[in-house]
Amino acid sequence: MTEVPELTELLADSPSNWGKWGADDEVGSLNYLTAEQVLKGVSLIKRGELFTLQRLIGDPNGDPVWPGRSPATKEMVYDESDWDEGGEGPAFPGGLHYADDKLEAFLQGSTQYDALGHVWYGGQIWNGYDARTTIGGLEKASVEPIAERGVAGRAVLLDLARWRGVDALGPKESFDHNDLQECAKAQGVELRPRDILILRTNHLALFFVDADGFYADFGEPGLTYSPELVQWFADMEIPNLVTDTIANEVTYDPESGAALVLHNALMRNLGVAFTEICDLEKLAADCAQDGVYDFFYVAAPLKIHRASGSPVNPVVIK
Ligand code: UVW
Repeated sequence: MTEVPELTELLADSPSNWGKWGADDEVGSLNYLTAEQVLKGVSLIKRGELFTLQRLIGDPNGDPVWPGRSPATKEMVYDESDWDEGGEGPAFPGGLHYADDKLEAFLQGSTQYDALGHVWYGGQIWNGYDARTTIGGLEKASVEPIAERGVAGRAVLLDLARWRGVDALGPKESFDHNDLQECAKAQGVELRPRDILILRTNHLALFFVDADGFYADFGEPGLTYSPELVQWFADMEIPNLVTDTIANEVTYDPESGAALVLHNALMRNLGVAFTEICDLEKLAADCAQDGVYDFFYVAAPLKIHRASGSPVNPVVIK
């Protein structure tokens, strides 16, 4: 069996944006989304139609999550039964009743933004911060600064499933930056520097027809690592990678066997924000219909203190 290289070795010469936006930066390539980029995105609004990209939390059909994480659970704390005879609902003057509920959830367990400090190797997270700053909650590069600034700009949907002529990409099916460019060409959309990239595989559809099969030999379709792909992301100044898979990449790099190489090459080293587990179906159907694959995208993860990620409901406006 060939030995899996350490990421320190595999990514030794990989491009890095550490220091590019100062020694105290915590939002990385989102810095590319300047006011000018936001306005370029806004200029694409033609119909005023909204598409929300979040999957339902607590979907009665189940929530697909990374193996080892559990789906969110929601519990009613108060409902009308608490004011039935013998119920313990608080009494308010005037007869007020109300519904209250609470959520227990992995912050990476639904449609989410990853904090730049979510993954690392070699004892350092984004921008060179010491990985020990993650202990007890991310002191650096948590999701807070991303939530504080918000995300908006021109985005392009690349519908890889439709481009490949399938309903959904299969397990471990990979594509690279050349495929992204070919797909864009076939869709008649121009990929421009600083675009937010939205990639559709529709792979999670498998979870909803056969969850056991989905997890049996867990491996998602997605981008796979190559030095050229990472350089392309760096040259294109991609701020944000958004997909409808759980981890935005093929889990184990087919070449080296290392896990989540792109999380590290793109997120840890270049500061690319990752948005995962999106529902792109309505948006993709609309794009196929009107042939317009570029639009305004806006998202605001929640401000959660020192968190490694946050649920989000990104919105596309066409
Ligand atoms: C892991 O970190 C395992 O995955 P994700 O980025 O998909 O939450």
